[in-house]
Amino acid sequence: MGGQKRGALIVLEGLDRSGKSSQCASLVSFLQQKGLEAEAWRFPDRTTAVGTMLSSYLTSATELDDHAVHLLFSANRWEKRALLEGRLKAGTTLVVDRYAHSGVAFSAAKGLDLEWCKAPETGLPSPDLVLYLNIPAEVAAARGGYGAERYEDIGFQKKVALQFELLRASNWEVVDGRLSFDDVQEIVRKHAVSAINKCQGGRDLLRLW
Ligand code: Z5A
Ligand code: MG
Repeated sequence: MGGQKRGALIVLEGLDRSGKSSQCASLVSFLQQKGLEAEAWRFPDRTTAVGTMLSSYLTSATELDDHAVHLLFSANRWEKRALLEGRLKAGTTLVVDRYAHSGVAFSAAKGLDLEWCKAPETGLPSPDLVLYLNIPAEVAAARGGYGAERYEDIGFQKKVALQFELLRASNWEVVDGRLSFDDVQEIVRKHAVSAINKCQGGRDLLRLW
């Protein structure tokens, strides 16, 4: 068992408009106010060379084969892997807005084979906690703000939700995303603190899947 105190890898997942980005920001502030080392991360990371290609694809400026896009999203995580592990080992908790689960769910929803989709993510650091903000696609869409980006469509979001269900594992906490922001926030904080305590207690960093 690794005895060194490390940060926790906490991932927020869910459909579009489920509240991931706002809850990530709120959680990082909360942890920092408690005096904990915490950083906000997100995937896709659009700042890298691969991320630039993904951003262009998402805004529909570029057409790419579905398999190629899938591998680019995965490569975008692998190119950040060493930095991510370094931050965790240095004791910083990372609150990550989308991760490999979005990668698999979105590609599988297009019809790609689930196991094929999981393969390139194999070996990435496994989240200590996945907070899945569970919300019907119709409720999320009613929040407004669906822009012109690819995938911002209720029918497609429903398919994504079905794929997310297939990925649920023991490190997941499913949170009712229809609750008020404050109620979701309270649940998110409770699970996050518990995960951080386990990591500080020496929990090993595992690998996907
Ligand atoms: N994608 C992929 O295909 N493969 C991959 O490997 C990865 C991603 C990593 C871009 O992602 C696309 O890339 C995404 C999946 C795909 N496409 N889709 N769909 P993105 O993360 O850049 O997407 P985004 O547009 O930044 O975030 P989002 O998912 O659309 O929204 P969110 O972060 O979940 O929600 P939010 O911005 O926090 O909140 C949305 C609104 O709801 C906002 O007005 C809030 O004030 C409001 N809100 C939040 N919480 C509540 C509650 N509790 N009640 C009422 N209203 C609320
Ligand atoms: Mg977001």
